[in-house]
Amino acid sequence: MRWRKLTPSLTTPCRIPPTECDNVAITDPSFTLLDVWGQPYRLSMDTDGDGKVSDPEHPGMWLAHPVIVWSAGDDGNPATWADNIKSW
Ligand SMILES: [Ca+2]
Repeated sequence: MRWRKLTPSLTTPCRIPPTECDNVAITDPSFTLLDVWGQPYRLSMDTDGDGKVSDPEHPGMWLAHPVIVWSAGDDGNPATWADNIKSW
């Protein structure tokens, strides 16, 4: 899957199911991948080349991944991690 950095200001969501988004080259800045609950996926990318991203679940910690993706889960709240779906 190819990803384009999404910003919070881009609020026009893509309403196609995630399974139909496989291998989509995202070039439209209004395109947002949605989870099964209709909320946008969250994405963090290594931008300084050290192969790490900050851990959104544990502030101040780092994850040894160039890219992580997560969903706010069933409750739609990204701060409640028990139901969040994450790539790491
Ligand atoms: Ca949650």
